[in-house]
Amino acid sequence: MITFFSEQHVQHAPQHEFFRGERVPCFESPARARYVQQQLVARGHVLREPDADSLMVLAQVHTARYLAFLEGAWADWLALEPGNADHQPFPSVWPVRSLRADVEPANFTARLGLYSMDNGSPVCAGTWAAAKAGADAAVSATRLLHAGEHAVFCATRPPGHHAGADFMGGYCFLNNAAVAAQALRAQGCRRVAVLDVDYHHGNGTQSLFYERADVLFVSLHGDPRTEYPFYLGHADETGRGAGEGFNLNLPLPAGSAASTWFEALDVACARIAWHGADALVVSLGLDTFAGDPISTFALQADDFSRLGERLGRLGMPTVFVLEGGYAAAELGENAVNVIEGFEQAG
Ligand code: OKP
Ligand code: ZN
Repeated sequence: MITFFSEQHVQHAPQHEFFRGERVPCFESPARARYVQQQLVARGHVLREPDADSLMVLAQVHTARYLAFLEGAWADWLALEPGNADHQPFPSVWPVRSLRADVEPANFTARLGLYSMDNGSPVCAGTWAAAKAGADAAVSATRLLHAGEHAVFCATRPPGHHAGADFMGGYCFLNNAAVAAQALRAQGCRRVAVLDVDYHHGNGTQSLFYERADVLFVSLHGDPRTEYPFYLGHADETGRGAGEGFNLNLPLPAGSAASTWFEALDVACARIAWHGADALVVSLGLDTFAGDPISTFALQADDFSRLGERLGRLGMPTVFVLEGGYAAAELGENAVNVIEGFEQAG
């Protein structure tokens, strides 16, 4: 399968995140993409550099002030104090209920909180460059679909599905799946479906399309009562206004077996087929793997081939966008198993 891959991903390499009260090395690391790249090459897939500029589409997905903040964040951080080059900024205050999000503060940390949903999305010098290359890949993939390619994989990082119109979160900065869906709409697809199979609910993607009937969002994920992102992803979130009925969440209890997961996948696929979409975007998180260090589902390597086959049987033009998956050494095999399972079904 033609795959978009950019070396720009290495520019996003923050040092640490917080985990159980301690600073630990980031789970979302450059090594992840390296393993995927190696496995793609070893198994004969063609890697291409993204060749589209996503700025126009990004402006339809994210707010202008969020994009401006993200692009300038590192320069603003350094402007505070040159020694900040050796330090990672983290938000420490957020405009939760009763506080104002409409007035952008001048203070850098306050702006970082305004544009973040958590303290788990560290920004570094190259975050914008890496994230922008991921969005460029998403748009590049949709152009190939428009030109008649059946399926394309974006092997990019950081992931995107937690990022909303005006916030980062969960290692995500720009919502690549939403960018792909929006670009497909602009290219003439009347209906698009986004299927999110990452362990974590794609709260950003859901929120971006929640009031729209043209983009169906379907997600299988750990129950948000116990799993990140906690505050979205429940079964009663079905869409609003024109989008009522065009959002389907299939939360599963932490620790669910692979058989349970595949039953939910069948429900998801039936809803997608019913939507009659012209194209499918898959938020391909591989943190459903049994060996994932931060998740609790139980899929094995061959289950990822089965996932690919199931999606291939939908027979839809498809863009795969890499999301999570933190068992880095196994990420390449698991991702390419999905891609090849899909190709074998088609
Ligand atoms: C991103 B994706 C926060 C630690 C928890 C949240 C997990 C993000 C998963 N300090 N991080 O959906 O794979
Ligand atoms: Zn995840």
